[in-house]
Amino acid sequence: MAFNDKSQKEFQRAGKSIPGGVNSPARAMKSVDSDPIFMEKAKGAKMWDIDGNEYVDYVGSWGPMIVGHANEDVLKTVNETALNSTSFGAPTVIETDMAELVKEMVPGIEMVRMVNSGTEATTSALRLARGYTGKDLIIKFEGCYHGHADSLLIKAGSGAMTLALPDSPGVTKGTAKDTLTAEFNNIDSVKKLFEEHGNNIAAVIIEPVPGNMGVIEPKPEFLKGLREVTQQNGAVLIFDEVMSGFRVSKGSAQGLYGVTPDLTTLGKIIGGGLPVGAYGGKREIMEQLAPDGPVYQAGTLSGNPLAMSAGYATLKILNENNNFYKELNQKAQYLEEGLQKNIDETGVKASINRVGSMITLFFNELDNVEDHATASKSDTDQFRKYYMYCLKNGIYWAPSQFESNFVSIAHTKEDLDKTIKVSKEALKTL
Ligand code: KE4
Repeated sequence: MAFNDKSQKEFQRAGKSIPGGVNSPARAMKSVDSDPIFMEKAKGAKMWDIDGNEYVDYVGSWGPMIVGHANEDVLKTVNETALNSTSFGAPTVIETDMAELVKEMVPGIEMVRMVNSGTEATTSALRLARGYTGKDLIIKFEGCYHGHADSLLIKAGSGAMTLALPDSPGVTKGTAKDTLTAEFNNIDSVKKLFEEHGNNIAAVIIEPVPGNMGVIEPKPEFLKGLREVTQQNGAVLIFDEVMSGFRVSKGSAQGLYGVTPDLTTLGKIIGGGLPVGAYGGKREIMEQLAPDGPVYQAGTLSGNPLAMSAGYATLKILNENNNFYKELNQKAQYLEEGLQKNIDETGVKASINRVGSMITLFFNELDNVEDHATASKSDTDQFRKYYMYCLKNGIYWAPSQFESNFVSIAHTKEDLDKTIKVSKEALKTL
């Protein structure tokens, strides 16, 4: 009897009707040679699968669950909202409440438009930047992932990197030629592109704290350098904060590092686990959007009352509890120190990158994983063995070396101590 018998059976069934048996490749667990685990319920930092196994959860739905699963305030507001119907296709007051709260919390946002996913947010932000500047080219960074829009599936991270599909078939040469790529933490690689194409670069899009090649910390001055070179060349600086937004600080990465982009994309946490995305920024740029401006973007369920109420309830917890991030980051630091002690005591070649409550343990000979090139040198076979030991012993990390894990406010000391203990046992099996 395998620990995941029922999941295996459900995976077989799913595979007959859903491509790869999953609705998103990132959860397929292919890179760890496992069938995906089918989850049944979750509460706080705990999750239970359909075989009844309990896990300490560090995926948190890939970021949204910063206040923990099934948070009372979030569930209460969603249940109450649903009683009045789930969608109207007309404006609602909660959308304005949400827009005002996002503006209050995110330094660079003067106006914001809601959409239904991070992909939709980045796609829309790029179209807006191109429409506003009248230029065609964009710069992205190798290993950064911004969703699956054609122009962004170029040297992409996350599942594309995990499955070695960074440049997907189906993206035309015509599209790909307008996407230039630079190296994260290497401002000279960006300046070189501006020297070659300066007047035709509409935007630079970046994860200010990448999570999609594993967590990478921006070097001091790198983000500031990006702000300067885009300002000098009339290019729109887009911070893709779908993952880092409201995660690494109350003011997101732009608040943490004091660098204000022209546009910001958001997702995950602002939906509290329901489908959501958003993009916002300088008023003069956002006013180019239909219906007032010429740049078109629309969405049937954009600003959906359920997603808005779940997201608003989540953001209020983050915004109104002055100790939230201090407490959250203390938990993450406690975990990091425990995992680091394991590495020191077992002598396994590994290093940890952490920014706030985003954390990745890299199986890497290098002491410092600081970009795509160094992250790519990680030993994914060691990761696989480590991952499967932890999974079978109740720790649910992100199923890829090239992803971020997330600590939530709901993780208890007991959860963290169990994680550190199991992680050490796993390292000892390598
Ligand atoms: P979605 O379209 O998946 O909502 O968001 C795309 C996206 C955009 N920008 C960043 C920085 C992101 O991290 C993401 C999505 N993140 C992945 C996990 N690394 C989602 C998991 C999945 O694809 O299933």
